[in-house]
Amino acid sequence: RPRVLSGIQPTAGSFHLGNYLGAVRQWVALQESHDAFYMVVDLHAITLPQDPAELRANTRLAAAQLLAAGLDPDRCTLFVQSHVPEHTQLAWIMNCLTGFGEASRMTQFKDKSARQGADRASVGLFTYPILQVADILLYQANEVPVGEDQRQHIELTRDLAERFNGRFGQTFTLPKPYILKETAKIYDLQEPSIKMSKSASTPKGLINLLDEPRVTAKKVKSAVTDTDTVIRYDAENKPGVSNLLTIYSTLSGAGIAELEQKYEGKGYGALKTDLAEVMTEFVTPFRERTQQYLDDPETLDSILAKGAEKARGVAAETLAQTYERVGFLPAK
Ligand code: AQP
Repeated sequence: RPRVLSGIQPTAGSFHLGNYLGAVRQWVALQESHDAFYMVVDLHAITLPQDPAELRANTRLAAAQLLAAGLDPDRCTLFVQSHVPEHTQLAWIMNCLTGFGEASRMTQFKDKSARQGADRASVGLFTYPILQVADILLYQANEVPVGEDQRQHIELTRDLAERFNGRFGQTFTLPKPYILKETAKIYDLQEPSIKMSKSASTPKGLINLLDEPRVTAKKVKSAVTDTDTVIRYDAENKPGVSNLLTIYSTLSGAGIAELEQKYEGKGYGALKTDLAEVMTEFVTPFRERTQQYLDDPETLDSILAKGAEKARGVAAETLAQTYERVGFLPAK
């Protein structure tokens, strides 16, 4: 079976709808057909300041949400990044292979450091994509299911894998991004020109999956649309309506054309009322399942411990081979 690997940050507490539709939903599907490794990336989280107690709680919360979304520990390997020390070990080697200019071109760093004030951004935030390179290469992943915003980091991963292989001999698999066109980028409900994001969205434009369902329904009903009245998918001219149709279609399983037909002659109000209901039907059991996992931290921790053990088996093998290729003297 081909292998997939992906990760999600534990920083925001609740996952948002962009995380789910852009990435986590695909993780659930891919565990059926692939050898799947998924992790909560706490090492990435500390590239921005974190409160220690909150980070710990949010790491469990992220794992609980992944299980609630449908990850099955019998079908995939679910673990916490800091439980597998090989990630930081390989990241150092990859740091030494990356050009300073090359790392400077990463747009996510440019955006995030601009938001923080360039002088205050940490070196960790700068090398964030290189840790991601190590995450992926350690598992020899063939595909990486992510949202569109991560495409550049997967390209960097391919470049560095090729560079290493060229210099030291064939070692790493070149991964491909796995990005579904329809849900590659979910947009902010208030500002449909920007992606839904925990740090760039206003609270009204961001759907947190763990919010009270009535809060979510309210956000859907106040989503920005346009002055036209026709319900039609047209991302360029009708970004707000198109975003709602994408969300509706993915959560309900109805095709976009089917929805356009269903709402022919009807107003935006009808579309929003129905979508609010679809969303409520999705988030209500999701919240309940998440709570069930949180109520049993021992089971949760033991799932993560088993996952880490399995992940380490693969990661240690790749790292040992990498150390040997680089020329490190083996410890006797
Ligand atoms: N709006 C989105 N549409 C589609 N996919 C998205 N992803 C994030 N936003 C969207 C995908 O979610 C996965 C996890 O991303 P992350 O760990 O970076 O999570 P995050 O930090 O919570 O994501 P945000 O909101 O984008 O945070 P910022 O911008 O503050 O860092 C990834 O596969 C990502 O592509």
